[in-house]
Amino acid sequence: MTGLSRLAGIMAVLFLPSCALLAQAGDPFPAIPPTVLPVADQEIRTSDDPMATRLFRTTSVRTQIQLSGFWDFLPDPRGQGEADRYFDRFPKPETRMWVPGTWNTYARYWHYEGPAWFRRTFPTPAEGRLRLRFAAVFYRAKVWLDGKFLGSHEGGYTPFSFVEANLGKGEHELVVLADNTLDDESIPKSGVDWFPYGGIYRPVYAELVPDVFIEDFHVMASVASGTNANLRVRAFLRNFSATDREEQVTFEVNGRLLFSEKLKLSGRDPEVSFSVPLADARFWSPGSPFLYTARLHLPQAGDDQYTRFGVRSFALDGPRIRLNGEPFKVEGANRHDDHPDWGPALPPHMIRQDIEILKRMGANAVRSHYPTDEMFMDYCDENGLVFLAEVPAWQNLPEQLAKEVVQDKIKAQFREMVYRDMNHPSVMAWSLGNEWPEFEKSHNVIKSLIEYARSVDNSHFITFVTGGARTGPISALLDLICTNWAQYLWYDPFTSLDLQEAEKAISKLNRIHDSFPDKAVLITELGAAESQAGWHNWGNVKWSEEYQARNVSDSARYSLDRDWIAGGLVWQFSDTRSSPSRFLAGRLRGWNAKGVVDGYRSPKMAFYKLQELFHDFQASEARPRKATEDTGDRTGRLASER
Ligand code: ADA
Repeated sequence: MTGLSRLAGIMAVLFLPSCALLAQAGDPFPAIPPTVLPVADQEIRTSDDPMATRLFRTTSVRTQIQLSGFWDFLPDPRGQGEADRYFDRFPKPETRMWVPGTWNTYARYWHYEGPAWFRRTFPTPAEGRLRLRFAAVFYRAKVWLDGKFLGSHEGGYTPFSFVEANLGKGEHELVVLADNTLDDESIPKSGVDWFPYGGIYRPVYAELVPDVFIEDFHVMASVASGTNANLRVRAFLRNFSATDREEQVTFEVNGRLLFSEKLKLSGRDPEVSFSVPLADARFWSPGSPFLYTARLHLPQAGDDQYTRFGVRSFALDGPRIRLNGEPFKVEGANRHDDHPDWGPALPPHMIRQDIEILKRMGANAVRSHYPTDEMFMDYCDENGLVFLAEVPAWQNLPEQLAKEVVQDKIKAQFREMVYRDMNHPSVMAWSLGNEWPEFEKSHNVIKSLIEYARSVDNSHFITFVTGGARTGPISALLDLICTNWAQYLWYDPFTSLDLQEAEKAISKLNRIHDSFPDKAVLITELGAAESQAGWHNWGNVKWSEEYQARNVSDSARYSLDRDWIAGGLVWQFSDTRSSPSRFLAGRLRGWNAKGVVDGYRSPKMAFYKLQELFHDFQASEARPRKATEDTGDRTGRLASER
């Protein structure tokens, strides 16, 4: 035995028993976590989609050209690039930047908000019609191909595309102007509580398309009776030939031909729709997330597109949500596309890691303030995570909502979100926005936005989210009442948990149910409290992991224990970078540290508390209930007593 190993032996004898004693006493150290979080393996599924955008191949006939990679980059703080025609003669770039990515993770551009130019060249293998598809650019984009202006897009989370006919074979130059400046009329507005990461931060690719091609298609599955489903297919086509024409349209599900007919196409953007039955459907649910693959094919024109869909039904039964007829309690987290090193452009294996962490936490649902990464949505479908999708209209004031230009932007972003995410069976509800203060003053505007939303899609729940357990007459028009609530308020002067304040918060929440006893109330943000990962304070003092864990677990327990609460989503999944203007507003060095895991996904105490609660709840749900419990709430009060 060497001197060193002997010393180690003595230390072990002296030290280990005292550790065991502390652990036995239960407090003050947290129990050893029941699970260890996964380290995502590197084997990722992007090979299924060579464009690395989705988890499946979207076409089997189009020639596609990957445009991710290094691009020339030049910020333009004085906004002179358009006048100086950078799209004709790109000046000397300042650096090369990886796409998909954001300039705000580069030290040099850490705080940069403004216009910036990107440029790259690429070869086309043949002459033809080129479609360029951007999955998202934050927040405004203008695009030029070989010096020619193709168009612009506003809205930082939804895809857009341009088509250029008769492009010659060979090298082409693509120039993009991206601008992440937010203002009072942008959606989200400036000062929003997440970082406005600028750039081409989601994948971009080009593809050769024929004269007539498929821009997109929706498959809306509804349950007809028993296991028989009905599929309503809507195809959005483009016709670049000179005339109206007839096209053979075929539709296959899992390789089985369900529809084949010649359909008349009129105009430049013809839309065709048809319905087909799907017998003996397998249902999609969190426990069994079964997915179908559909292919729409134009054999004459020589084009096709694939999508995936699921057969499931969400319904409301008084204050309960039912999924495929069974009661469904929402348990999950709010998540931003955000990482300290990658910003919103998480690589695929890290997106998958987030899904695995959420599953291990026991979550069955996720909410995002904006349309999240398409690959994340695909993983939700595959892993049975229900999704609440939202327009990033965050804390808009009545004066802002009153402006037509703002309403139009909300509508445009709503439509783009719905059109992009319609086919995901994971999507349960569309939210028009979050925490509009004094929302009562905007009654008519909100009413007309709800009407608009229903005219775009009436197959999902429509809602918007209020802050601090508030409700009003407009709630009667919503399918779900969604509110953000915590048992102990973070933004109050107390430095530790205040039980009297908790009573007030609870009675405010109960007032919603008293006013709308037959409506489902969902706590869309639950238990928000910041903590410095790794800092413990046994007196539950603010910023400690203990304070956060207590707020999260008390708020979550409250919602799990009541049948009239349709569920809760913790605020928030991971620590995220906040707006520059919030740097000093109760933030941890500019970060919103209310994550149950930190920015690098290390779990905090709140994570394990939530995991325990979710797992206990699921185990108790799995046990058969007594007849009285079926109508009463879980605190023992019967329906008749409420
Ligand atoms: C609100 C808001 C979130 C976040 C949170 C917080 O609930 O919806 O986006 O800002 O407050 O951290 O205070």
